[in-house]
Amino acid sequence: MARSLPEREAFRRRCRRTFAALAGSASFLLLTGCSEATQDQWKRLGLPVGASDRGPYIETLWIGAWIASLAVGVLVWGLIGYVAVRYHKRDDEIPRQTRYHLPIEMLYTMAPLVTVAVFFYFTVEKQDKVLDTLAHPDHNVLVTAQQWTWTFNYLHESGVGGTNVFDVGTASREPELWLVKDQSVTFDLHSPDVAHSFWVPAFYFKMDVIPGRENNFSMTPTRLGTFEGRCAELCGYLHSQMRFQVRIVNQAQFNAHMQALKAAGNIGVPKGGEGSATIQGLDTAESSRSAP
Ligand SMILES: [Cu+2]
Repeated sequence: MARSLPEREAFRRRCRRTFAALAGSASFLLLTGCSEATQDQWKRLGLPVGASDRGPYIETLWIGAWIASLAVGVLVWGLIGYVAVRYHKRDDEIPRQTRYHLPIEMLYTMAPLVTVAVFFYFTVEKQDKVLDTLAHPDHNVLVTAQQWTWTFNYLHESGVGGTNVFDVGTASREPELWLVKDQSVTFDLHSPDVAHSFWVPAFYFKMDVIPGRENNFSMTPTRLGTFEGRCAELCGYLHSQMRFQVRIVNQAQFNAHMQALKAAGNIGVPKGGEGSATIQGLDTAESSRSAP
């Protein structure tokens, strides 16, 4: 049976009230049911907890970009909604067409240019800070990325009398990169085979490791703990196994680890090369060792 006009209006009002109550309850549950860690992650818009002094620059850029994108999105969705409702076709008459409207054409030409220029400015500004490589860091690590593992060469470490020591991964063991909290480090990135990418999500940073080119960057770890690292460039069929652990420790633990590497005979600077492209890790024979 068809409803009368007042009945339809009352039905619509009931629907609106029910929907508002459901949306309110869902929001309340979402906001109060989350753990503190989840709420913090929401505040970082999905970023993990940072562990690098360069992280705040990226975090600011990331959140700022989302806010700017959302503002642009709300404006565009609003305009689309407005014209969809305002100019909804009610009969067969074609609405009045607008052409050569200079102010509107200026607006939709300039607005994207200004948006891109603002993004560009802030990206370059943060990029310069993140890529500020230190000339005299506390530690220097030569990272060799190779199909399909990593070697971390600690160069001239004072804890082992200036000796070069290293750690290398194997098929059954992920290599470990040890760093000291609040001490700066410069990474030199080396690849003897194909392009890889050195990525530690907690540093909010990754950099390509390209054969024939020595990329480098600096940072200072700011938080004790163990963090995931991985290759972020598809480098072959065992690419997914190019994982490593980053351990940020205090000075005493770091020195003890350097001593352990030395005692295990991991002395030298293996940089990989022909014949060592194997998941077993680098060929650490004398022939592949060379001073930095
Ligand atoms: Cu790789």
